[in-house]
Amino acid sequence: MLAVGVESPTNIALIKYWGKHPKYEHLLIPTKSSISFTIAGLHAKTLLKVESGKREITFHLNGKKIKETQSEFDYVRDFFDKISGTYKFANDYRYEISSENDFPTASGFASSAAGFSALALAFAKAMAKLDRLPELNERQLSVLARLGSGSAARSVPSRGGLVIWHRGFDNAGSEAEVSDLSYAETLYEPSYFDGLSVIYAKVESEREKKTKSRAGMRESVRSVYDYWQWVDYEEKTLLPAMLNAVREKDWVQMFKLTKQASNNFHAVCWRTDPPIIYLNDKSTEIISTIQPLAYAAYTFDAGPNAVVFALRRQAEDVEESLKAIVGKENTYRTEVGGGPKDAEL
Ligand code: 2P0
Repeated sequence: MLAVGVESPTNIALIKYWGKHPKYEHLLIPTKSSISFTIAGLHAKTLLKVESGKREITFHLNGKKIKETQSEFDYVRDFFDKISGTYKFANDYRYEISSENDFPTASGFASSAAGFSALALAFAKAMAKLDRLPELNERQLSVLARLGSGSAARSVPSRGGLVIWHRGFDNAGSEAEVSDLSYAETLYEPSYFDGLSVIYAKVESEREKKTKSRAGMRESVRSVYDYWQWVDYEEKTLLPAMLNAVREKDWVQMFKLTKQASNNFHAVCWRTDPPIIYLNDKSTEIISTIQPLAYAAYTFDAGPNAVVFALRRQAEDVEESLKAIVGKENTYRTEVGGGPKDAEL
């Protein structure tokens, strides 16, 4: 039996991924490109054991065995189904996967991005050791992780920092070309963002039930009447404006656009039929508090927890105002971080 370990960071999008191109849904090709920060201190650590034999998967997440009937298991099975399209030999092994989220409980973060990037990297590493695969380059690894969960593609680049995931279908012909062109890469390393802090504010209660991203985004593509207008606006206007702001280190502008992109995304969720409402009263209180601040931005994913960016010199004040809303125990301050690495077994 061969065992490999990988530790992979999570990421938070400034410009969101929300929807797969209907023609390439099976390949997890996004309708638009997205941009994210890799986050320091929040990782998934995945241990993968591989043994020859007819394909069989066992999966432990945070110490608990995941049953074959659970949705988390479906995602893992689906990943192996997809990669065996390209790498047939993937069916010739038994896999034991144990993944631990190394997230402070205060973060409220549950990330398929960190988990699937770690699993994809571990798979590639194991198969290279078994001489079934050459060493894949970063771009190929990002494509591989994308097949597990779209946002996982953004956690793969080894330099972390600010990452762009290209949607890939603009100049491509065949399906294989589209897949190869839809990968993520680092644009700026973490040190470029020295003056910035990242603060999590957890507002989610454990009982809250939410629409899963995969199902939610499918409903949005299907039912939001101006979905493709939003996609076009973000791809052609907001994303280039964001990259321009980052290039010029114009953090005020970057914060402004980040807030706008988060609001646009949640407006799309709201206008889905039936509506998908991820934000709660505390989330909207955070929006009202941070919105007027030029030196800070909030962003919300498929849940009510906030991720807030702030200039480091104002970060303490911003964190205090978040504590007043979510409680002292429910914030966690960190920064833009680096990429994945090998983990101790
Ligand atoms: C993002 N999210 O850009 C957006 C914003 C959630 C809100 O990527 O179906 O778990 O596995 O590709 O990657 C969450 O979607 O969905 C996500 P699949 P994924 O971070």
